[in-house]
Amino acid sequence: MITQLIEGAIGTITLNHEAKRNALSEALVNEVIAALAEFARLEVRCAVLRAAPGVKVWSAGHDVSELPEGGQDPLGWRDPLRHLIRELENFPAPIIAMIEGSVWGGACETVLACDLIIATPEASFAATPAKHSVPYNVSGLLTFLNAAHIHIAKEMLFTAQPILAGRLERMGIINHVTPADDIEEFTYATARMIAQNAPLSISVMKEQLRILAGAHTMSPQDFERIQGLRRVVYNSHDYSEGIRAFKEKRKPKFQGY
Ligand code: LCV
Repeated sequence: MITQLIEGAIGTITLNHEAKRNALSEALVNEVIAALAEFARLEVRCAVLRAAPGVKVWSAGHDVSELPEGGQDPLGWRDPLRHLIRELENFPAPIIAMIEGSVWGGACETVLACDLIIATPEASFAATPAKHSVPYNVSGLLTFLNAAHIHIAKEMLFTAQPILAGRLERMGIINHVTPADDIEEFTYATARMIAQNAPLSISVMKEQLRILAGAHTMSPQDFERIQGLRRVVYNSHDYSEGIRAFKEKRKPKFQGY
């Protein structure tokens, strides 16, 4: 489902499950995590996370067919997407997300959790919890909030509409928008710049920034309130309808309960 390659001190992971539009299934996520572990063991100094050249869909996001029902939190600690986000954030070297094609749902957060984002002008990003009646989780929303102004995070999350890379670049959410013909050379030139610098310093700064970005106080009462509110959503008719509609390839009819 993926291919991996190390050239010099730069590791590349290519999402390669076109049949399911690189959906972040548990199996695909586990392959990415295993590749990251190998890169860390071999002291890769910069990693590139990409899809196959010229894809229409970079990743279709969380594998909807794996979303749990029956009152289980769809984005709990052990969820594959949550595991992937933590592994990207804890990887000891910078990860550049190189984006061609459309990015959906949890794959949006995956890209935002990388350290740099380089995209083609045609690339688009759609945050989709509201399209599936999924109650996104606290740390996941923080990923959006750390990357985008709250009004933009809300627009992405509430409209669930794709936003083009150029607009996100103008708001500083994407580092560079580069034509498809140049994106590989541009991305690897950036990776080489990083790889020639001091890896210890970069690794520690990445970890410091992770800790600082996540440093938010929340009272136990507030956390319990949030979890209770989220439970209402993933126990709702609308949550089941969202999954059913996806499987039946039709638009969901949300009733608000
Ligand atoms: C499983 C899939 C998927 C998929 N899962 O190709 O962020 S949250 O909270 O929403 C979180 C829960 C999340 O990330 O949810 C997923 C959000 N993703 C989406 O809403 C995008 C869903 N996919 C699509 O809208 C289309 O597949 C796109 C536009 C990505 C590509 O359309 P295209 O016509 O090129 P198909 O729809 O025909 O999909 C090809 C195969 O991939 C499966 C889909 O079920 C189909 O499988 P079959 O050939 O077995 O029918 N697939 C696509 N996305 N997220 N499976």
